[in-house]
Amino acid sequence: MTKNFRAVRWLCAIGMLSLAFLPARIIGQNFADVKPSVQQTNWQDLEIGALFHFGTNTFLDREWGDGRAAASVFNPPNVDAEQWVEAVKAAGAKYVILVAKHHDGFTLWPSELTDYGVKSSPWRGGKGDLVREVADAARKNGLKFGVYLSPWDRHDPRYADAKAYDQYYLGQLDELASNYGELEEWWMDGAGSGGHVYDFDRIVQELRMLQPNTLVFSDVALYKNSDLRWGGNEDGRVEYENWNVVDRAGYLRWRPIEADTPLRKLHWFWHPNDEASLKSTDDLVKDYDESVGHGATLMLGIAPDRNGRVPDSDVARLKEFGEAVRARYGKSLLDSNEWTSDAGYAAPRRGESAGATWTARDAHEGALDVKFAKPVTFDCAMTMEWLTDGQHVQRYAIEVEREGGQWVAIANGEAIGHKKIDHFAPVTAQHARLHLLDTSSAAHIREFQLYSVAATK
Ligand code: FUL
Repeated sequence: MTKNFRAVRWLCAIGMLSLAFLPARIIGQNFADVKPSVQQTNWQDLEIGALFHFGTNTFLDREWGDGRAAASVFNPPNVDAEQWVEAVKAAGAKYVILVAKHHDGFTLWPSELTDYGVKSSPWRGGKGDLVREVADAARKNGLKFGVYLSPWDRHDPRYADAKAYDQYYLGQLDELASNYGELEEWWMDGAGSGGHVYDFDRIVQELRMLQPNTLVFSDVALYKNSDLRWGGNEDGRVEYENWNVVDRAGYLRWRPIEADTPLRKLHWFWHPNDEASLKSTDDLVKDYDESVGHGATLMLGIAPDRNGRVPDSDVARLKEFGEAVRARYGKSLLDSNEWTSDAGYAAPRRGESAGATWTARDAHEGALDVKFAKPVTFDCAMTMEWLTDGQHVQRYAIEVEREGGQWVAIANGEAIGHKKIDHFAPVTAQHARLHLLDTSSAAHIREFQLYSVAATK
């Protein structure tokens, strides 16, 4: 070995070592370089999910149980998980999550680690397993399944001892992650946990070992490394520019938003005489526009009643909501009119990703146009970014061409991400375009559609 070669080897080794000790932020992570996992993009495609809350609270007119309710209060006569799943499927949900244990600590599956749960209740003679019933019903209907296991537990005495409780939580996680097939999502609720220290790294490591593809949802403040994030409210709306990459103390990560909201305003559990809180179809469509239409996923909270069924009024509302979304966005003006594109935008093939994308020629700017055979009137645009390569659009306008060839903006925005829905005053034009004004690298557009929402009312 020559002297020079040895010196180069040493320099390389020192270089590698010092890199290994540099914090990630100094290595230079850049928002535009952070890309999603395939599990995350597949999840973003689901767009609508449902979260079922059902337990002792259902029978006691409560939102937060204190963990002292007798297990015997849980006795629904007609639990019908298929009816729950069919109800949310009609709303367009593609996945469901069951609250397997809420803050009251009552388990809806026969956990071997506690007696406080369905196995001590009269329901199905103490032999019931609601996690199994909902998982089976979801899969039978082609929906994905996930679970919510509350970290905050107001019943179990182990909660007072952080280490003992971690062990308990891990044991329950093992049961849920080992016995109910593939889990789409693991919901880690932040409520009530203030001051309690959890060993989240261990919890998530355990989950990854048993369920490598499960996406962990949590509040950014609760667990820094999860895959999905809470949007900061329970209104089902994202009222700001939605960037998928977030920074938590210098640590960048792709964490799309799941925007949760209960179907009955402010109520996650069922309550008697509560019909007035059922959200209207208009409210729900607005939630959709401001969650899915702002690049997030909409998570609707559903509360089965004491009978064990989703109430008829909720079933009807979910159906109306699903129909309203399909009426608005099921068919676009590009589907029902002849058009061409100077930019070479091809007819979008819905549901496809890579194959159907249009990529701007310029690295930081571009325009994707649609030229109709005759003038059309529209009041809404829907744009989707192909995210596999990252989120790159930072500023854009929807524009129409006026006589004399002048382009006029009718909507402006910054982030597009998974999906962006823009509403504007009706405009009649023959030539429209999505004008990308600023992108961090060549942006990929998966879909650009125009609609007349007024015409669907
Ligand atoms: C919150 C909880 O406190 C509510 O009871 C509900 O479970 C909601 C989905 O998350 O943090």
